[in-house]
Amino acid sequence: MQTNIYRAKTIKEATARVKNSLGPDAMIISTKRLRGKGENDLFEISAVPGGTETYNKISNPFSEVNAQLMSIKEMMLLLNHSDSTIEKLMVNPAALTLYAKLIREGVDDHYARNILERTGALKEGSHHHADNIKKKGIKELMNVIDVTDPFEGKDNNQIIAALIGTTGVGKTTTIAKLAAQLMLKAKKKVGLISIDTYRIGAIEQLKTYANILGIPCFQAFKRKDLLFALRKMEGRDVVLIDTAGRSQYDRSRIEELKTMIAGDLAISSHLLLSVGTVQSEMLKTAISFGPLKFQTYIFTKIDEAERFGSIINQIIKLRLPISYITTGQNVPEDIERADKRNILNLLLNKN
Ligand SMILES: Nc1nc2c(ncn2[C@@H]2O[C@H](COP(=O)(O)OP(=O)(O)OP(=O)(O)O)[C@@H](O)[C@H]2O)c(=O)[nH]1
Ligand SMILES: [Mg+2]
Repeated sequence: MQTNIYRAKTIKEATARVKNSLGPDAMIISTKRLRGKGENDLFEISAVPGGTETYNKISNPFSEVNAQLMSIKEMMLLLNHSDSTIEKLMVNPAALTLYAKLIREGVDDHYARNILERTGALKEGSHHHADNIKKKGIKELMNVIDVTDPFEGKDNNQIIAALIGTTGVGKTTTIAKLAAQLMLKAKKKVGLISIDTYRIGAIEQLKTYANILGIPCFQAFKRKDLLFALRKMEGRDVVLIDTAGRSQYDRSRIEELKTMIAGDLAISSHLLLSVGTVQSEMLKTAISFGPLKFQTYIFTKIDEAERFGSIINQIIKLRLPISYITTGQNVPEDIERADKRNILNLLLNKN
């Protein structure tokens, strides 16, 4: 298969040339920056037409992060973000691929560039250290991803944890999954409490799970009910508190929940966020639940999401660790303790 070579004064022009000649589905094989005198550098793109199997056989300069070529369409998308970044990255396919991946996943452009900057990929002569840059990029991402397990107590103190979040995000299901895992794997004694000041029937779902697991389950409408339930559960290693879904716009209900669980009770809270949620909504949710001083994120519905950049954006914006991720509707299987490598894999290694 013949590779076509296009050169132009800017990367935008070179990309446009490929598009005019081979169409938007053309695949980029390699990019180069040819040094000229003064400002006269040339940008070179080697490309093949899109739509046939042949590309797989062509040796792929982007394979360093993942065996996937970039199409002209994708390149144009990246150029909309920042052509100066792309020009700097041209000489360094590993860095360009990493940048492309992060943008594709929906990582904010600002954060993606920041990560690359810290690897040194945007500096002159960075292509001499291409391998290093990929490694550094991964290291920077690993540094951003913070994980913790709230149920891994060093001492034998009781752990009380409330799951909070918007309606339908997966609180009750996640409690059932957690309860089962803690019982079966960690051999903990678990108890459940449902705090729902509004819906009478809200407890039924939780009770069903509690019955299956053979563990106690109380409902609390008022703070005194909660105190009563907690007293009843004094001998339990872990008490999980289910809360009613609150709209992120309903500040009064969030305040109400705060008066219920905040204060002298040693209850930690954990915010559930569905990974597929639009970024701006995710941030709004985290901010409106802020008064509850949650300590970790639990990202739910990983199985339904196609892009995972929102996880990175969220943990950079509001620096908090991730404790768990949930990966489906099956109780109790579809839950995992947050793991840096797994999260990085979601982000970087898929086709
Ligand atoms: N695909 C998928 N579905 C999930 C996941 N977690 C929960 N669900 C589903 O999401 C729906 C809502 O789950 P619940 O646990 O009832 O959500 P909730 O936050 O307790 O909802 P409210 O109590 O009404 O606020 C159910 O159909 C769950 O099966 C997940 O990780 N993946
Ligand atoms: Mg619920």
